[in-house]
Amino acid sequence: MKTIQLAVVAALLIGALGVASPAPHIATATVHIKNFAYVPPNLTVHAGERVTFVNDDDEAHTVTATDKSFDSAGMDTNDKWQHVFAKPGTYTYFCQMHPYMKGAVTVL
Ligand SMILES: [Cu+2]
Repeated sequence: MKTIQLAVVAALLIGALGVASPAPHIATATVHIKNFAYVPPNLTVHAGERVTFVNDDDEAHTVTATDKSFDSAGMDTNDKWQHVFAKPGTYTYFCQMHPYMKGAVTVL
């Protein structure tokens, strides 16, 4: 019985927190790494948006800026790495382990 009461209280608390926290303002975009390629290879986001990179391959990959301004380091299978693109511009990146893998994020 106590367990049920605790569960109800916990659910109510979680519900209250959900209502209290402001709706996430940051739009999110996802780039999958699949078959040795970034999908989509070209992505356009707005400044301040967070991009999630997910490695769907069995092979490790990185998301490394051409100018080295960001670097995911090695991502294993199913690893996720996020980066917030704060300033407008075009950011090209590649995989350090497979340099022929290339992608770009255009930030508006
Ligand atoms: Cu790679």
